[in-house]
Amino acid sequence: MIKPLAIGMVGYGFMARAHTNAYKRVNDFFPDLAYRPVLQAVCGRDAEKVKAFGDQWGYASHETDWRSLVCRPDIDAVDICVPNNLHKEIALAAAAAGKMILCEKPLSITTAEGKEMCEAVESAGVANTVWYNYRRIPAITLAKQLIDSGRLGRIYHFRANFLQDWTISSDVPQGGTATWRLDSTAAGSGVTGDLLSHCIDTALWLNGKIKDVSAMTETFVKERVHADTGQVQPVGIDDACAFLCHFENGSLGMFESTRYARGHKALFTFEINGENASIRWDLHDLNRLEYFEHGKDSIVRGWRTIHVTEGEMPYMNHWWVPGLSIGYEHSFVHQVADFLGSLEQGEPCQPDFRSALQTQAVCEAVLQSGKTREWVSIK
Ligand code: SOE
Repeated sequence: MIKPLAIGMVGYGFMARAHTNAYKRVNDFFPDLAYRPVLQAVCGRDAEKVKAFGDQWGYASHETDWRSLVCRPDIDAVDICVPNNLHKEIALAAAAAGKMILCEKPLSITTAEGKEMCEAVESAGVANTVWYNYRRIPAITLAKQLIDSGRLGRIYHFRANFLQDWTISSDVPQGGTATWRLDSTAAGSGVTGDLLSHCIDTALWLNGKIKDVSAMTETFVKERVHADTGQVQPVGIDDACAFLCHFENGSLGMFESTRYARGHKALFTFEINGENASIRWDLHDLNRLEYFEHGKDSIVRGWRTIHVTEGEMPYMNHWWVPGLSIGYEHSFVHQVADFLGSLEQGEPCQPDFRSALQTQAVCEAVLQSGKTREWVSIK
């Protein structure tokens, strides 16, 4: 008998849509799961908007105070889909109420906050995960398998970019519901927490721990109107960030992210160069993994494209026939499938809070190095 898992969603923005869609679709495509998410309640401060969201997506009820939601006896799991400065308080309350927690990335604003969150879920013994969804893109999971199988040999380089261009205009406000990512109080940081955190999570997963970082950050537009107050206020986030790092395995890392790369909306790319082979991936072409194997036969040596749609490739036997692609939304469906599978197995769903804390520590070191212009070790 399939067990219901009652979801209490906090937030009703773009990410709440991505997660809700995943809860709705997961059992149709992963029919062997032992759990079925049930859309029990959605919570948001604006009663009219949250009701409209709940009605559209099929939530059974709605709340306007997350404190009431996390204590409801008919909720099993709380999904935190609100600005970063609210993650800790909600997570602590949800853990105290014995709820499982699925927290949107980044885990927290600071590492200290993240540690408190880890301690709270660990002492409550509740299942927890952080939505670093890109790990669940089949091509990236395949990259992990290729690296773990030793095909690349010793790794020398890991380089990643996450480029956008949506904040170039100085008319874009900070704060408010759509643009809270520009408000340092709500977001904590700019591209480092929002975009580089994805690159860092992927890097830690594929290439292991980072020892130290040296970063530069820039805020190109120094003042913006705050959507809540209507006042022009200094901008406290990093608009762009680039950093170098040493990995514990001896390889070198180069990372860059900006919201000022005109022409790029969400260009997440990474490349890994090993002794025997290299891998590269691009979010714009997410079903493909580029692979170069040095091999013996030099006349046919070259980069090749692996179209990651075959049934034996990660997750793909759940979708269509070979050759047919999947997209961004599927990474979230996969994360829910893995979370539900991990409940059945009684194992943590990675990245759990403790593992996502590593990403937080790297982000914090990057921001510190951007300020001091010195190399910073990861604690
Ligand atoms: C920002 O524009 C954003 O939506 C991030 O918040 C997401 O995490 C990223 O996946 C896409 O870009």
